[in-house]
Amino acid sequence: MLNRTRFVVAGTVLAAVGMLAVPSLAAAQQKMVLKASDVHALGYPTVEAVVRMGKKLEAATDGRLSIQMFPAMQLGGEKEMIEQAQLGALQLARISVGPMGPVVDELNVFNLPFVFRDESHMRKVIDGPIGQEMLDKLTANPNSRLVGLCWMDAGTRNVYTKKPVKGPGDLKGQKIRMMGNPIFVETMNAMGGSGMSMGFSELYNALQTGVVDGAENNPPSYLTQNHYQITKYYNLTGHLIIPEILVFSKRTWDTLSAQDQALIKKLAQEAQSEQRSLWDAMVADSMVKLKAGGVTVVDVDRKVFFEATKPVRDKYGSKYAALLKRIEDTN
Ligand code: BDP
Repeated sequence: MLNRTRFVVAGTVLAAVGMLAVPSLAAAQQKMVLKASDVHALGYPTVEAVVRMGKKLEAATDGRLSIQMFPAMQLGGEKEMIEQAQLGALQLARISVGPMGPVVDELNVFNLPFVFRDESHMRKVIDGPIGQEMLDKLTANPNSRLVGLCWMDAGTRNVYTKKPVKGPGDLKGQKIRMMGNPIFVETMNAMGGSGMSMGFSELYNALQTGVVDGAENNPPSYLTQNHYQITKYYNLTGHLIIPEILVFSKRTWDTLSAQDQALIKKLAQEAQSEQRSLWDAMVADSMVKLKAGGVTVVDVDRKVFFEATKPVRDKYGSKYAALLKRIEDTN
């Protein structure tokens, strides 16, 4: 009996050793499902671009690498997504530069009000040397524990409220939700309103219950989050043009072969341009749907808001004066 037990134990050990032997180790290295996350729902341009990237990755590696998408805040807001990616619990996270600023301060230059003249200026900056440098800085920063893969578009953010806003006076006393970064709260305060930082997931309820009077975002987010059903005035303040970044967990990245890293980088580049065309189509479509849904689009004298927000640019931008000059000179 004793001998038999010994035999069985030894057999189990041998089997276990066998399982760890070369073929299965290789198998373990072979199959890898990369978890991806986005606050937006399936079909939204950023989500769709990463889903397509996953299909290409799967095809290019014969199924060895694939991407599993967790959309619509299933894994929490962007702050949580950043933390999960840093720990390696999540591999790909599509994050607005808004919440990335507190992680890598230099990225905050893209979070300054009216730092870009228009969307085409912003695109030239992220497509050019500055864009690459910023991704590299994000990757090299020991605090980030993330790899910056590519940029994505998020258009122009405009203030939406229950009353029309033509100038700073119309924002007086209005609580406007901003993304989690002190720059945005100060921007809204400088614009005449009262900025309140709050997670994206809490916003619909906050608008409904009157915890905030309004918010600000691009047309696709304003539409898909159904905020337009509560706040019917879309005021073209254009105060922020914030790009988004697709980041990869550094912890997972370091376990990948150089070839796999290069493949993911290449596919991310393709995702960047695919997202852009999906984005342009969605912005146009959203504006049509918003108007059909009863939204009034209000023209705004942006110059007044530009001047009112100068103190914010000075406060947060002065340490990056040389970079800001290069952005301004990008044509
Ligand atoms: C959307 C961005 C998303 C942000 C959201 C927000 O795509 O990344 O989380 O705004 O306002 O435009 O929080």
